[in-house]
Amino acid sequence: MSQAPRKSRVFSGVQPSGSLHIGNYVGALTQWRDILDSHDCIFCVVDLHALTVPENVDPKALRAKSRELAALYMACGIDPERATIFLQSEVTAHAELAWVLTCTTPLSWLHKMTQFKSKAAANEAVGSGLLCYPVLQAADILLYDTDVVPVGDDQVQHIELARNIASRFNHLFGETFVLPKHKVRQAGARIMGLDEPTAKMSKSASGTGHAIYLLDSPKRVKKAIMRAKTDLGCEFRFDEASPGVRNLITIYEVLSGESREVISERYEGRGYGYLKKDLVDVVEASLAPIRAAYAGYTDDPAELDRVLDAGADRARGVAQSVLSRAMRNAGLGRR
Ligand code: ATP
Ligand code: LTN
Repeated sequence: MSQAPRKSRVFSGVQPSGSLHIGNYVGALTQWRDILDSHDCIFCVVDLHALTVPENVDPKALRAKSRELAALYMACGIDPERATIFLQSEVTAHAELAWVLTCTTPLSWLHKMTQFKSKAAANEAVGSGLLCYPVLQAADILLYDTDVVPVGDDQVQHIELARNIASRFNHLFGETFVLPKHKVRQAGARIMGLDEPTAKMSKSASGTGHAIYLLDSPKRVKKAIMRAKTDLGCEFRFDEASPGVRNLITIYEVLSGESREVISERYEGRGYGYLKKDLVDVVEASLAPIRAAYAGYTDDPAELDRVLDAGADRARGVAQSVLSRAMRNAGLGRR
């Protein structure tokens, strides 16, 4: 009997730091949701990575954030029946492989990472975990023989590094790891801040008008959109528009499914206020079901635990076999 071909393996994750915003939703989670059936999907709450964020030195808060994020994955449509969802720290192979890869990754590769450079520059006391952050990320990905890593634009450099780390290990110790590729959306791979549309919308940025968070109230969503920075003109053609207007059209486009051309034509000759007003409705139509589903999951913590226990069990099985392969090839242990 011929076997069905193995589905392509997907792995991705988000840190339980700050609150999930529509940049994360559009750039990462909508991609995850769209490939649930076509791929073998593994999605992780990367709590070990969150320890690199200084504000997370608060055990109770970190634990609560991890649960919140797992519930949000599901509320965003990541169906645990069709994907493995788990907490990174509950599968110890991540930290174990990270050490092995730390030893084979040249320091100069890590110093080139733009995320490290910007985060190190913005913080006075930086733990060495921040420098090794992309090595742990590589371990996450390589442990599952991952083919595809769906992320936002800002993570592409880290996925390319993971690929280089895998290639180097394979070169040193023989064929061990699958070489992963990133997957980014054509539109919406980098949603910009509403208050400053030349900078990426980010969980760690402060300021009330910066982001739309998935659990924001309708009132807050409206306020953030109506206050979003645009310009003094009335240019809606995407390629000619200012960064703030392009950002609003992009959010509209990806959440409504309408093309940017149709959207631009609809508002041509009118003020930006009309676009913003309709965008409030478009965003609300996406967020209302997420809020409702999230409330359902938080009302049932036992169900969330069941999902995360089952996810960690499955993840452990896959990860352990790849970790053993890597350790054996590197000469670690007796056999
Ligand atoms: P931080 O500011 O703490 O680095 P973040 O907002 O960048 O947080 P991450 O946890 O780093 O969020 O990202 C989770 C996922 O969301 C990643 O795949 C990342 O590429 C994606 N992502 C983050 N910000 C955006 C954005 N503004 N637009 C599109 N995708 C994004
Ligand atoms: N660095 C990522 C989070 C992350 C991740 C991963 C993403 C950790 N491990 C593995 C994809 C695959 C970020 O979004 N900040």
